[in-house]
Amino acid sequence: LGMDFGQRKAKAEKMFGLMDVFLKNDSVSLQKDILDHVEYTVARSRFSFDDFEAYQALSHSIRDRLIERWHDTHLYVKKQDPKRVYFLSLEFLMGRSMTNSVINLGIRDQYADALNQLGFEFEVLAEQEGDAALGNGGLARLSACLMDSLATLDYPAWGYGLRYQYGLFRQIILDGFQLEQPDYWLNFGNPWEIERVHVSYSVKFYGTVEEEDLDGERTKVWIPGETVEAVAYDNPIPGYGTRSALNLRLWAAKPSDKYDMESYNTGDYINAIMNRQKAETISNVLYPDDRSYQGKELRLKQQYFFVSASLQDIIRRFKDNHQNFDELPDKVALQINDTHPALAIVELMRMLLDEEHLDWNRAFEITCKIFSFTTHTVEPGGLEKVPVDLLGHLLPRHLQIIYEINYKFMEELKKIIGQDYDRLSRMSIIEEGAVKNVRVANLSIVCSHTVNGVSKVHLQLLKERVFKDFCELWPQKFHYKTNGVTQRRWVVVSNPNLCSLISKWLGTESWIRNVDLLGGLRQYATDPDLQREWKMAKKVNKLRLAEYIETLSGVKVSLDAMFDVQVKRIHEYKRQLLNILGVIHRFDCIKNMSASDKGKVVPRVCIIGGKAAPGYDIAKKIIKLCHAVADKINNDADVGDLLKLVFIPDYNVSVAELVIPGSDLSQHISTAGHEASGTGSMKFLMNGCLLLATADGSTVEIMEEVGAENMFIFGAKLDEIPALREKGASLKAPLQFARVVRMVRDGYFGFEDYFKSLCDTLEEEKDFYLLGYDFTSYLEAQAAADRAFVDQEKWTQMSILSTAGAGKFSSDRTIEEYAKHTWGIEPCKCPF
Ligand code: 73E
Repeated sequence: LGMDFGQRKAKAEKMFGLMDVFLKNDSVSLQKDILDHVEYTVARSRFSFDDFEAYQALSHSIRDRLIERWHDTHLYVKKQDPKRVYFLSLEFLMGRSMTNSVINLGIRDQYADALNQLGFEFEVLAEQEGDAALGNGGLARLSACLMDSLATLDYPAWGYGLRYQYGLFRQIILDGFQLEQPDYWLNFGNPWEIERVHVSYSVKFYGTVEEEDLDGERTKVWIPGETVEAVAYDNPIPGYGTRSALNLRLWAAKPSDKYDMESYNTGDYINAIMNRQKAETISNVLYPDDRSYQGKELRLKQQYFFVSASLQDIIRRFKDNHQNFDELPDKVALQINDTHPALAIVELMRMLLDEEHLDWNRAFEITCKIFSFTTHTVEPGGLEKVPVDLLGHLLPRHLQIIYEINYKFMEELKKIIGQDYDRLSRMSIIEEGAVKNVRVANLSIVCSHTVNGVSKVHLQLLKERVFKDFCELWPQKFHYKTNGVTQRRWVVVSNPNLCSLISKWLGTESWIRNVDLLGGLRQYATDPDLQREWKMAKKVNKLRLAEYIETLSGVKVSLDAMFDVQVKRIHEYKRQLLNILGVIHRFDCIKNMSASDKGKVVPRVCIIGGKAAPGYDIAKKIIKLCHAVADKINNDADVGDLLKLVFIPDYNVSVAELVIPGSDLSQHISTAGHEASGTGSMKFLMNGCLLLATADGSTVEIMEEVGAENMFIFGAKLDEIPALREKGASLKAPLQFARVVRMVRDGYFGFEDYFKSLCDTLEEEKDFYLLGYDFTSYLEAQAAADRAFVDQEKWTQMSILSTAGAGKFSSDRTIEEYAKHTWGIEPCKCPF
């Protein structure tokens, strides 16, 4: 009683000894723990339980250990009260948690041993876990990787997002067509979250704004028309090699108890209940389209819902220790992941103005010091817009504030650039036109102290194309932080063979926290012993992948073939179609070869995987084409093991963990200027997989690190693209290209009518993504990969050099850069 955290801990240590304060991790304690959870948490007999129940018990036992560290971290950070960063994202693709947790906690082997004693195998139980797929693709997985790095590097940070009940749809393939099924991921419970029934906030919508007198001053009061409760679900994020565990707080919508007495008194009891239930729809489902905005009310509601709850939480925490809002920027950094959480800016303004009664200038200055904005977009046309009417109806007070911000910004801007009305209207936060829109990116730029791109060339695109006017106005505001991925998930968890090999040759496991040490592998790149072990590790991973492919598709693949992989969301700009056309060309060549030439062909297994947004017709046709071509090739006796094409359905984080380590070559072949960064390439690189790529997004920087001579680079360069597009129809596609397109058009793979519109996109004047133009150099790069693969010594050397050059692409580096240059935060490490 009356004791603070330090005193309580000291007392506990005195009574029990330091080690007894913490849960024990020896094999016997772990076994007992697991059995206790079988009996009391899962409520099965400890003498009779199956794999799934064992998984449940195991995960609760791990969760206990996570919670312990998570409490200690929170109490310590609370006491220190450093500046914290709050990472706001509408999407987090966490994937599975179990293996990652025990590895980061440093107790994997102990658990494996305990389970063996109980007659279970860790890997088998790990397969019981489903993915947490609360995101679409790269942007969402980036959020997850950054959280892992923040925790590992002991930064005082929180993640905030939405707890969707339906994650990203499951992709089913029926007769080669994609079908979408709901991902009701919470059906079997989620042991990795902690429901916080008492951490909840009211979030308001609709209604009107009125003016009231408050101490002689006119104040705006928002009278809401609907109130929904946001309840916190906390997800501990353990760091590796530290006791720090951060919190990812996801909000779920629940009906509010507070304001609806009225409806109960009207007598329509059943309807009143039904109406309440509607509140929950806000956090029901993740929007499955990346990069296309449809101005949907529910999406806007989701955005405001999570932003409002998060800010209430953050301001409450600040007010625990502080009264003066001028200190807010010294204690709080708010990072918005793309424009999706940008309403946080307006909400903070509203809270400071209407609830804390700060004057406009002070509120605005504080707000601008707090926010930083990362954009992931490359096309000006891809930027998020919200119809003014929609926003004004849902959030009337916020629209007023946006108008006021814009008015003041326009006045300032006129002083600087004069009466250049074209430029003023381009930079305005409000887009005038038949439908008036709020330009969310402009709002985010105006109210942030820093705007970051996600790769070096992305910043260049921001300057030249996306935010040209703003970059000229405020050049010092724009930066880039090259994305990264966490080596814990993408090597240690997913590729244990390679992981132990690296540690053995470097003589240390330190690279798991200090990834630059990977460079130490360079000196052994030609060492025959390392080469032998390296190839063996790859072979084991390929075997695992081959078994998976056979189970899924019935296609048997040869381990001697080159595994050539392209896995990512299906998009025209990512050019999966170029890949498929390349496969058709290869097939065509083999069909027309003499027997002796066939002997020289390097056997290939071409693997494609990825989801198409449900309404994205062309992307869905690409998936069908892949299946149609695969059907033909895989059943052709002339081709045999020389060429296989497989589509891996339902690509997600856990599938990636299996596919990436087992690939030899991976393709990142977007038309230059279209991929802001691309992070898949980094995961493949770390796993010693060679890259066949265009110079786009992060591959430009990968070339700088591993050398273009260790990659297969092709295609039109960024600065050539505009002229090529200009030329359009006069660009003659090569004959080989015309031939393979014709095969598709003429129904060689069936479904002539269905593929017609897909083929039309490749007509010379319509080939926006320049597949025809790039086809020749693409085939040359593929041929170069074949030649390199024949010389296995050379190939293995290139593979080792790829891993050795991957250091820069760790999210640890990304986080260090953000912490120093954008957020101004320091590590805060709990000393025990
Ligand atoms: O290049 C990738 C990038 O690596 C980019 O396309 C992706 O973000 C990755 C991480 O920086 C991205 N996702 C979205 N926009 N860019 C997006 C947009 C709307 C909804 C969901 C995702």
